[in-house]
Amino acid sequence: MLILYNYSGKKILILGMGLTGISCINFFLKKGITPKIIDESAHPIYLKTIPKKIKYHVGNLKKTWILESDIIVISPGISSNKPILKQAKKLGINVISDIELFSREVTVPIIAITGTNGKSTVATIVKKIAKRAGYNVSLCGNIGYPVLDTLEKKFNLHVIEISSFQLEHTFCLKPKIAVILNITHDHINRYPNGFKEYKKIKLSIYKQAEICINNNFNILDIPIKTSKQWISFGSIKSDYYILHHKNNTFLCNKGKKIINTNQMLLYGQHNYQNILAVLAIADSMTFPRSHTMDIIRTFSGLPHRLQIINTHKGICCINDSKSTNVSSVKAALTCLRSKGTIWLLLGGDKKNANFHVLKKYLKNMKVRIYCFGKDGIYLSKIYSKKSIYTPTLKQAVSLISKKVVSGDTVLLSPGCSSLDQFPNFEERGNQFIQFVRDLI
Ligand code: UMA
Ligand code: ADP
Repeated sequence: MLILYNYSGKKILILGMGLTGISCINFFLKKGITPKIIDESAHPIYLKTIPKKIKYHVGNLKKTWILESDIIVISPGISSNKPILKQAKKLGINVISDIELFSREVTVPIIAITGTNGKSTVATIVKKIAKRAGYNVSLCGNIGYPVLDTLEKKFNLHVIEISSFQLEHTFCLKPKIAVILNITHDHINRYPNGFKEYKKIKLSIYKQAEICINNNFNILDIPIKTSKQWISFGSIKSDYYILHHKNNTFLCNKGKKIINTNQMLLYGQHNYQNILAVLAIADSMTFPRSHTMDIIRTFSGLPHRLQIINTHKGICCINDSKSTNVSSVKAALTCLRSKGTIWLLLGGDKKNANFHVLKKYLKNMKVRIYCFGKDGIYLSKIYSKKSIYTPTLKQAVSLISKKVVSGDTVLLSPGCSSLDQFPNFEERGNQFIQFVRDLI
């Protein structure tokens, strides 16, 4: 049953003037309600796009506006652990996400996808299959398109990529299918209670879902087992699993081989796991298998995810700029088949992560590590025998260009957020591509 929420007469405050904040302004204006908005930056980039009648405040979290609000819509990049926001919550002020606003209004089915890694890849493939199967489908959420912007369009299915930040203040989400691809360490700087808290937030996606898809490798203790339908992927005991047989790798479902991975363009064990999740979703939606297989065979990956950009003079250069945590670096190192040296570029803001777990992977590899950015010095000490620190990515590529030879691989898989030196991961990846073209 859909509860109708009435916001008229309520004091609405939006925090954050990014993509989310702007979509929230438009949502409320269409309802005839004029919210206020705050951004902590003195010069938020979208300030000029705010409609004239909206009252705004920039530079800090204005206490009086916060404490007089009935509802605060918080952007995912803002932590609600800030003292003034904790105070607001204690006073009973409703602090919610844009996904919560969306969930209260939406009437068409949702496929909700979260996980530490693989969200964008899986969500994109599922969207393509749904489209091929005849759905008018939206792909939105953390992937870069705010969910509220899809509400008024005539979609009959939503594929939503959801981050832990977005799940934090979401209560009414009732997906037809909820998927957790994996849960490994990330964003630990955001959660005072560490991994346990991060994991609990991720698991909340299952609460009101009809069908829950889980990774048997990663999530061993699902606390919210109910009468709903559970489908697993990952380990050999799962519904969807990987089978290695005579130098071939197959993706299987309940005793049947579905595809030999040599028929796919995506590569790497992590991507095979992603495709298992795709199959579980597509079959749950009863998409025709032929459509599913067409897309799985031909999808070659998103830019900035293990994107091969150059194989000039026998040197392979790979842009994996979207790798922003230790697990994605591991995934990249595990799937490389380089005969020569791997020149690994690590760097940026490590978000309090512990990179020492990488040491055992690096130990047996022919690898040279170039570390840059805010946490470059820390990173260069993890395996100091094989590492060099340079302040910037460009300096690192320049040094590598003088040493790299045929058969080698240059891999940007930074394992860190880009925001210390770049506006986003796309810009970091694009600059890397340019440096490679100019220097290597
Ligand atoms: N701001 C503050 N105080 C803070 C932090 C930010 O006032 O403490 C302000 C900034 O000055 C800025 C605004 O908030 O003006 C930005 O808000 P935001 O960081 O929430 O970013 P949006 O532009 O609204 O984009 C968000 C997601 N960003 C984050 O979660 C950090 C986007 O995911 C998402 O695509 C978009 O909503 C649409 O749903 C990006 C991301 O990096 C890609 N996600 C993280 C990830 O994938 O690891 C979780
Ligand atoms: P997300 O949207 O969750 O950040 P992406 O599909 O954009 O996921 O991939 C982000 C990074 O994680 C890339 O470096 C990619 O190679 C890596 N990756 C993708 N899927 C997985 C997985 N299942 N396990 C580990 N790493 C993965």
